[in-house]
Amino acid sequence: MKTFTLSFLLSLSAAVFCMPLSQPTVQDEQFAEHYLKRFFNLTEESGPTFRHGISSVAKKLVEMQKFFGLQVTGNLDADTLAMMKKPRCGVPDVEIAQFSTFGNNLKWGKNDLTYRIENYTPDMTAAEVDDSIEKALQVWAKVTPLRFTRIYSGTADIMISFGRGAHGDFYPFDGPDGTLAHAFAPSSGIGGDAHFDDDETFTFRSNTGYVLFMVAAHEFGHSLGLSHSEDPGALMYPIYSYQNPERFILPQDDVRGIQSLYGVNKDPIPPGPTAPPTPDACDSNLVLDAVVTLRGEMLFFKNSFFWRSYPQSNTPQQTLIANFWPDAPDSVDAAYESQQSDKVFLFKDRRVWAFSGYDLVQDYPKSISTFGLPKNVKKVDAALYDPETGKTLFFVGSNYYSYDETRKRMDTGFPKRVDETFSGMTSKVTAALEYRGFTYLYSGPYMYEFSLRTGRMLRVLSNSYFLPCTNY
Ligand SMILES: [Ca+2]
Ligand SMILES: [Ca+2]
Ligand SMILES: [Ca+2]
Ligand SMILES: [Zn+2]
Ligand SMILES: [Zn+2]
Repeated sequence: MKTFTLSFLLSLSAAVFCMPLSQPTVQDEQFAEHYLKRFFNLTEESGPTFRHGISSVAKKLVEMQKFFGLQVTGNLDADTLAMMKKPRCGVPDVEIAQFSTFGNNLKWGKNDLTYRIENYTPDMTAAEVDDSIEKALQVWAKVTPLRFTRIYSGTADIMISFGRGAHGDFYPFDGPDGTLAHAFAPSSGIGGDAHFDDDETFTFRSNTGYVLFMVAAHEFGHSLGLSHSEDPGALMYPIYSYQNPERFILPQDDVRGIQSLYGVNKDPIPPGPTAPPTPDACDSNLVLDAVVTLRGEMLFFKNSFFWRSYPQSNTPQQTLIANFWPDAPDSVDAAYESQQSDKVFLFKDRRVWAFSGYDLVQDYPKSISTFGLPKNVKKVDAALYDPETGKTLFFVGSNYYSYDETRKRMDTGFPKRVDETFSGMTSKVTAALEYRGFTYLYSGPYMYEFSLRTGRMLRVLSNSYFLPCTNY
């Protein structure tokens, strides 16, 4: 029964940021084994974990690391463990082979479906729950011929309920965090049903607690026959992320998925905004918003995403900014890392955010005036920090400013023209990076390498020099 494989859980815990985990604890290993059993079909009878050769645990770790675009090590490293501890959906990320006879096209044989809200959570008003559920179903109705009718008694196709602990199926909930909800693939009976863990705090709009609309919209994707997506921008990505329900637009990956099952909406619908596609590192026209180092890694920002690249790895991991820094702006104009204070600064319009690890530094965001940038600077195009001189450069239009991190003030004699210092750099700087004694100024899809000392342009490179395209 495929339906029984589709339980859905989300778990939340503080993740360790870039902290080398010397040796995973026994609890970590047990947690990881449970996770791999739950989501990656690691089977009990897989034999001793650390026999000679590649253990089945290591194989499943590789599978999991590939799914999430992590560095593939086959080891339970800190990043892998942190990913396992993120809030997520409980539906397995891999198809369970023995159930594959049900076929991949598990879908409803009709377009008119009924739903019933059996009970309510005390976290929200009944009207808020009704509204969240209705809007979550409409996410899918908007792009398909599917129509949902609410019923108040009897058995609906999609029965919706809140419960805690053991609640009448084979997937008991687990208290606060961990499992948040689960849903079952289309079929009769429990098929299509969605259960929400009432030990969680669900919210209507706030970003504290889980937004019921977001959790429900994802769940209903399963209720309609979708499984998980590896696209970190997709609603069907297994990791929960906060989004403002007012501004939510179904990402293209999910639209393609649901339309492959049910086709397009044939009703005349007013044209609305469509979600931008998840940025693709293989796009040769890609213009990055900002590039920054972070404790030895490199981050490449584009829209609401960034890629995280490990120096020793060729597979950058793409993630939503909001999944990493829930307090950060949706997108950034510029960024730099001050190794001196071990902080990363993100710029958006006239504001700057400072992060120490995952945490927003107290009193941020602040105005960019705190760096001495004049009022007529509406945004910073690019920024970089030179650890040798302790100067941070801000690029604004065809000019740049120099800020002294030690004296905490803008250097005199600025702004200067960019091409006064960086010879030949006459086009606008869109992102900037200082790396191993070289200055990299991005302009559009190109990257110009300069010698910091002489200001001489050494090479013209493309984005892919530091951000390799990993599509096959
Ligand atoms: Ca049902
Ligand atoms: Ca839970
Ligand atoms: Ca920029
Ligand atoms: Zn899911
Ligand atoms: Zn359940």
